[in-house]
Amino acid sequence: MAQIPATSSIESVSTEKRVFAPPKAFSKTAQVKSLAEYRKLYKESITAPEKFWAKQAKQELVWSRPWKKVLEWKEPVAKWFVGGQLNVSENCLDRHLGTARANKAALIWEGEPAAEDRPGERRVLTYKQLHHEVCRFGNVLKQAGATKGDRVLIYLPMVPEAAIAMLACARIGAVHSVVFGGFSAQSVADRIFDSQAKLVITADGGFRRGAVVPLKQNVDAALELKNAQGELLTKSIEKVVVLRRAGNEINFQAGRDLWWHEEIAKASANCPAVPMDSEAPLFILYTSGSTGKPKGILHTTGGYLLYAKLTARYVFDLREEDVYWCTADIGWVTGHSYVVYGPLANGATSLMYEGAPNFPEADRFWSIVERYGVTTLYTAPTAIRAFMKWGVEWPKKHDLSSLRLLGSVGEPINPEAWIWYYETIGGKRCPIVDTWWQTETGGIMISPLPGAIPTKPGSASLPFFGIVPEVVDDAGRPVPRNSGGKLVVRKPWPGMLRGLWGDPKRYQQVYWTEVAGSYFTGDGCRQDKDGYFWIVGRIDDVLNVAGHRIGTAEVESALVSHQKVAEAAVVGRPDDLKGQALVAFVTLKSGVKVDPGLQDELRQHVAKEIGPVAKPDDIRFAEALPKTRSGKIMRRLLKQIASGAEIKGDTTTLEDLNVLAKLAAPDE
Ligand code: 7RM
Repeated sequence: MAQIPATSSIESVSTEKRVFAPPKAFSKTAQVKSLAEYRKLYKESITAPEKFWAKQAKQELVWSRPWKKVLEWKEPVAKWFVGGQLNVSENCLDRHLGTARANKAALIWEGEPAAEDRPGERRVLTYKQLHHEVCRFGNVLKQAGATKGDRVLIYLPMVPEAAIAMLACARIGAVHSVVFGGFSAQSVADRIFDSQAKLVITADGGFRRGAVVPLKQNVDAALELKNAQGELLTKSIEKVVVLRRAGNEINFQAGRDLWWHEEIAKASANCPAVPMDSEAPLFILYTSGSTGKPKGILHTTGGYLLYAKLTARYVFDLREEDVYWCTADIGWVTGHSYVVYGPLANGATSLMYEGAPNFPEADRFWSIVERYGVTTLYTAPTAIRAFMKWGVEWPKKHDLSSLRLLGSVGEPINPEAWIWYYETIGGKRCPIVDTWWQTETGGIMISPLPGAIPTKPGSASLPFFGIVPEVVDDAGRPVPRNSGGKLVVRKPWPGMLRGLWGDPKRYQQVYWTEVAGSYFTGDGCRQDKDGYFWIVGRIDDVLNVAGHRIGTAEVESALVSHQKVAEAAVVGRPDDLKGQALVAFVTLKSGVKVDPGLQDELRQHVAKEIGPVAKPDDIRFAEALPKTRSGKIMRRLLKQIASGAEIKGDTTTLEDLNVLAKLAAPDE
């Protein structure tokens, strides 16, 4: 485990002193109106958690059968609302139909232009329409052989059908596993193998900056992939449902492949929501860890939905008339909890955008904000830093006065970016919610409640109701204020992961052994004198590149799977735009020469193995990697080298890192 810095690079004393009081006009109508009110509610939520959560679950969700027990906690396994039954799609759709929300926009969708000179497509689905589509697609899934408990892999672009597919799975009790469209065929195959999915839902292609991402072609390739013993990884797959999106030519395998539009045309719109056990799996979402293959994070039904709904309402101060836009892709947890489940459970209008922030031009986000009157924008620091770089002329072209709240997620936001977001986008009028959470936590854990909690640029501030985070030392003892430590969570909460798919041992080992009796987040943190949490970033071997979680071990094994590579070590270095960049140190097999094309060849290889998001930014070739006497790669040294001097243009020479290693730490 790496050393934890006592103070984070993301704050300095002068910025910490800057405290932004909640704007008075905002507090007047906010869900929680003052710091005192927050403190009172928070205290209630942690002194009698079961009472608190029972009250919320009763108020917020429609149950087909009441629960017998609020919480059953046998570390590390939590069961919430034991014995209760409900359906997530019913809670997101049906329950709004008898109300004034029936004809309200549930999803507003803006597509990516197919080319620079063509407008993106636009669609609006009301709650009634979305319900209709979800029911029909639920029947398509059943027709294709999926039933309660079966796993369904979703590999789609950011189109309404992605949300429809997720909700249809939930409706019939199937377990979805969404794979980000930027992941490779190999990643798709690995996830199919791990989850033993029966169906794949994909599209011919998706648009990205005027190009077509060949999703179906990747699925075809995935379905051919074999393990080392020569066995197909994807034997469990029975059918592939294909959405017509990009219109590109695809290979269609009769008998296995089904067209979405053909099947749905035949499907009835009568699809009863199946009452599910509160602890029935809702979805599996794969995320990088510090070792080996991605972990299948498991979320279940009742607790997850309650937590997603409640956090969405309080953190974004959701109001009936809001146009709420979370820019995350549905392939990440943020897309699950805050594009689909949280907003829809609240009856909100959720805007979905398919494409890039700078296509056709760098004002794409701001033109969308203006056109739809977006009130709430939730995006990532890496995007904000890119906007800063592109210049104020782009947002200045548009009327952003509809905005009333701004959110940030995915990585620490540096105070400069925070202030720019606040002033240039929010017009100094909109509170900023810097939300800390993880795939594992299901929903937001530490964040200001707008209107109630004063904000400090760079701090996620204070915990949500029912959450007991703490900063501890290696022995698990709380550290004094203003010293660095590990961030843990002391008590179970409804949105927490229920395990790693098929691997209870690894679940226990990764999250519950580092600090006895607590959930270990993998993040370093510091609490200031006011109790505000300042997240430093990962302290394990997981990197955060442009808000994407990438395990160094995964990239290393992708590199080593290339025929020319002997050994690889991947570390992060600070990057102005992406937060962190990936630097790979590679040794080559004997006889292999470094040629000018090799760097690119290896980068492409990683893209093929994992996906373009994992491509190393720099690859440096070395004679040997610096190692300790026990044979461990000296990552600390490599990190220093990686973030030190600029990489010279000439990468065709080999570095002798062993010499450096001896200089740096002769006795390590
Ligand atoms: C939602 C999400 C989780 C990791 C987490 C942190 C980092 C996320 C913040 C943050 C500082 C934030 N899920 N992280 N949000 N760090 N401030 N507001 O991102 O599973 O993909 O990543 O992201 O390191 O452990 S995730």
